[in-house]
Amino acid sequence: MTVCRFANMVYLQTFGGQGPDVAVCAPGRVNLIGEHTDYNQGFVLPMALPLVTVMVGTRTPGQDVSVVTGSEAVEEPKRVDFLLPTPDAPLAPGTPSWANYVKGVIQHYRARPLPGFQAVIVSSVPLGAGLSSSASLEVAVYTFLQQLCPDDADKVGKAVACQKAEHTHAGVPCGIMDQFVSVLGQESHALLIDCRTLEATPVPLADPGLVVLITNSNVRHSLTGSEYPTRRRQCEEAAALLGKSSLRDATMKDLKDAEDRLDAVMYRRAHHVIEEIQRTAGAAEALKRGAYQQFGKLMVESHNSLRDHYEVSCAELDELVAAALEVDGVYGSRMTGGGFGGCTVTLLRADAVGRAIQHIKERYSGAPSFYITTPAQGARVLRL
Ligand code: GAF
Repeated sequence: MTVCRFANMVYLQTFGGQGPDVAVCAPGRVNLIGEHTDYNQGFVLPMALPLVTVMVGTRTPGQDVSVVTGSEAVEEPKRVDFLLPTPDAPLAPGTPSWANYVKGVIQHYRARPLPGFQAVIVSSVPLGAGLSSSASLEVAVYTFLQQLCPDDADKVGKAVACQKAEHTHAGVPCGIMDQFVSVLGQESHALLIDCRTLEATPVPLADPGLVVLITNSNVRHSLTGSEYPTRRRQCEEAAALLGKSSLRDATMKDLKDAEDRLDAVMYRRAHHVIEEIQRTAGAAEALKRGAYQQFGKLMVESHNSLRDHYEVSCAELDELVAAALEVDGVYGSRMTGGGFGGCTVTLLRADAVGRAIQHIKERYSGAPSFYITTPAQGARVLRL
């Protein structure tokens, strides 16, 4: 059953009536290269995935909002009821935690008056696997609200509003990559996003001889929540000590010249970011030329730097990358997303996919799952 049909079914079971009259979806993403560079105003190169969060629903009279998640993985209550915000009573985060993404987006949505609504949310993006289940939820909610009460924000403004919702209502000081590509993703293309200017250059990625393979380690370490804001702060402090507004403006020479003013940890963090921004620009060029060997080499450098300098990898991700790199036909492999578990992304020849999956299964000490993916379109309205 498609995600949308499942959402419809849950809607009918929960709310009955004629069924929903609005249906939208927004994709998760995989980042090919450019990790922890977005909040340093650098480059990232993600693509939107065919995995999506779907939201279906209907306007209701009054100010009530009722939302149900159809996700099996959610252990908290699956239904939430609240009132639309007013200037005197903004929507604050609370429980269940999944509903904070919904509340955050409603709170930051500018067009008014919003009608009440009842809706169901279902996702094929695995939760907490580093494939942007949160951003796809935020962008799906925003796209849903646009159908109820159209706004005049452009697509970048929409991504920025969803990022803000994550900051204020989920407490994660994320960069713009995930929401950006969930809104602006293009079929058959990765997006080179300049996170300073918020301009994106589509890079074709539709060679039938090439495959993007995602491997889910199916582990998530508890460090994720606390370490991300720490990394972000370390980068900001390093930039300030280098006299730069962000690490985007720093070179390795600047960093080496300032070595005695930065502690060793801060030095390593800045080292990763400065080189990763360069690597990402180089990787986008390599992809445009079809220079897959070069692209793969940069992916491996990126992984090693995330492991050694940024310290956001973990034993399971390192194992998966090492196993993938043993397979003939694999160009490169690296962890993807925030780190401390989640997924790796591997670029390989199409004829090597079966072998690669088999080999990774044999070598990995855990139970991996795999997605063979192609770049998909960003958020969109679905026909019911
Ligand atoms: C998470 C964040 F949400 C992104 O903004 C980005 O920083 C990423 O980690 C690391 O590259 O997905």
